[in-house]
Amino acid sequence: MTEENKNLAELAKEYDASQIQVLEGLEAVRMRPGMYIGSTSKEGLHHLVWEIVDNSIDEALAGFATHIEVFIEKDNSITVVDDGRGIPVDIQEKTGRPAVETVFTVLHAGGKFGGGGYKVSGGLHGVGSSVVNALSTQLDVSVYRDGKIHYQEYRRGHVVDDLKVIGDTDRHGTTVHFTPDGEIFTETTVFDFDKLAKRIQELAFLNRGLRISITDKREGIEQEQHYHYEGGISSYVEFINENKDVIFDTPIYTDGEMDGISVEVAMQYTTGYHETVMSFANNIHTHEGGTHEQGFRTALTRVINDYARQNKLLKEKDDNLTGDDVREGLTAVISVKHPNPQFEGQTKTKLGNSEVVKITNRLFSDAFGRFLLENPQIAKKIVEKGILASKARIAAKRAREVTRKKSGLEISNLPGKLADCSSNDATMNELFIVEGDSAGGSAKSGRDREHQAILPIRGKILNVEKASMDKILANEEIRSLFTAMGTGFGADFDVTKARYHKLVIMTDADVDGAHIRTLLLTLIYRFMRPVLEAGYVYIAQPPIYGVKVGSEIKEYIQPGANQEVELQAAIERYSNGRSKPSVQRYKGLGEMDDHQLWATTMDPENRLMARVSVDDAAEADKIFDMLMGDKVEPRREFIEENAVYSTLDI
Ligand code: TTJ
Repeated sequence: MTEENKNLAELAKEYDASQIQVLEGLEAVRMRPGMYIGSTSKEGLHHLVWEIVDNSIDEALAGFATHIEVFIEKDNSITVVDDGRGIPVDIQEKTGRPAVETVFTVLHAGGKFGGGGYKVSGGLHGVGSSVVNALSTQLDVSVYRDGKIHYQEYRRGHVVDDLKVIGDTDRHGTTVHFTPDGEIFTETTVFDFDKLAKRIQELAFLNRGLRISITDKREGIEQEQHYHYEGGISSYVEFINENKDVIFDTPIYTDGEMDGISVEVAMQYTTGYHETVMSFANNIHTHEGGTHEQGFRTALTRVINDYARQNKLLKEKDDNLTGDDVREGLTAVISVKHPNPQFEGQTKTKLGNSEVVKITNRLFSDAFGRFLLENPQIAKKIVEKGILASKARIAAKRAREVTRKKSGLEISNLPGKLADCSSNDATMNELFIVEGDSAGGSAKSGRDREHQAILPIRGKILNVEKASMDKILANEEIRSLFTAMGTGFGADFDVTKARYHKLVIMTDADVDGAHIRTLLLTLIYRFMRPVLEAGYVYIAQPPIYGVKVGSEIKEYIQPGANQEVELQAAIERYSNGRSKPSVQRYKGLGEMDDHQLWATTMDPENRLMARVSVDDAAEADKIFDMLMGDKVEPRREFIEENAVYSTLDI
């Protein structure tokens, strides 16, 4: 039967049936939110914002929106505003409902309204706005289109009333406002400005020319940030290298398109040794790399070797430079946009589309090859840097072959200071790196001996930024960490050999403690990256205050934004007419005895630990560059900006 032949009763029945499906669809989202947004934790809460913002980004990429604004409202609800064409409001033949209503009430109804152009965003979960609607106590949408303002509101996914015209307008665009449901987001419904701002800045880098802002209207913490980069990912590379010395001023930038797949690469070499290659597919950070990175790496190595041979910078007898050689000191951002991206890997952040290898390789090779020909001075610097890296690599390899047997990093040489645990089950075992011998002592007697090992370290560990490999390997604190972990070093590194699946950094809550933590994170970021990627690295969170009645500690206060409020509340709880509790401020771990250290910081039942992500460590690495690098100015600025905080701890 064709549409025309159906009678009204049949159509009405079909409509009812489809409405029931709609509600069942959104009910399913509320029953299993994690399936749609990953989790209902803080992470999932913030995911709602990206699910909405992605739609506006698509409209910007299609060439229609130029401004996107995100607001955290006073009541922790979110508003997203764009100046695109506005979600279509016309009645769709298939459903008999306005298109915009379908967008918010039907699962998986994306933004494809025949308008050509493909959806670039939302590849990771990409489940659409109806999921945000289902998980919000209230959501409203205003569409500015054809001279009218169209408005509709929903509660927990249910339509409140039909789409209505509520006024005239001479602008165009879409505004969505929503309040996440506390019944779903039980961990928190409070948005984190810095977290939103960081990703919004990244979106601005990744989408050249886009103007995007974030405004926090919450009382007492009002602030706003506006982002706009005409340089796109070139600006991103400059931002990453901000505090580093570079071997040429302007990043090399290429873009191109092939078979509907667009590829952009920006890159610049620092004078350092560290490699930072970040890749994105449809604006999603592909932490695990994939075919776009593979195409880029292959092309980079081949083009540099070809150029070096043709210009006799490499002699016939010389070996080719390796990939590691040509990436020493490299900062690069690769961004591809694909109509049908395949995400693979453990965290679904690895691009899998095989055709992308060839396309990235071809587009980047052509452009980079041309760049080298046109800029012989820069080309020479790049090749010379690679040759230097290769010489260092060959020398280090020789040295390693001689000393391999005696490198001392074998497990048979477990460091004397290590108090190991008795269990052999690495998945259950934890290594605590503890600052100072006295805290180390308390940790040793307070711990769970079966599963917790303690490695005390003393003072500041080596600055790995400046030191050569052999000096790093000669440093006792570093050696004992690598030996204890059992993962080997450098080319021999093997994360599957890790003797502990939790590596916990436990330092004092003061400036020195923060410094040691930064040093350790930098060391781990640069030389134990797979351990970070596996999610094994944690930071212990010892309490900052103890509230005491007589000699008994009644309550501990953890550090955090609310620490002072919580302290006052605790003082009141233990005050009576005659007396107030006393407050102990813990400056160092050493002030706690073994029982206290166990109860507050080490006991898996009660402790708070922060897992360190690769991004957190990269941040530490960036700060570290600033504090330890050659440039004085940014260091002074940082110290001045942070002086208020650091003096608190002195
Ligand atoms: C799709 O093609 C026809 C013209 O309108 C296009 C569209 O849907 N544009 C659009 C959607 N711009 N902005 C949105 C949008 C913005 C927000 C804040 C939230 C949602 C779900 C969509």
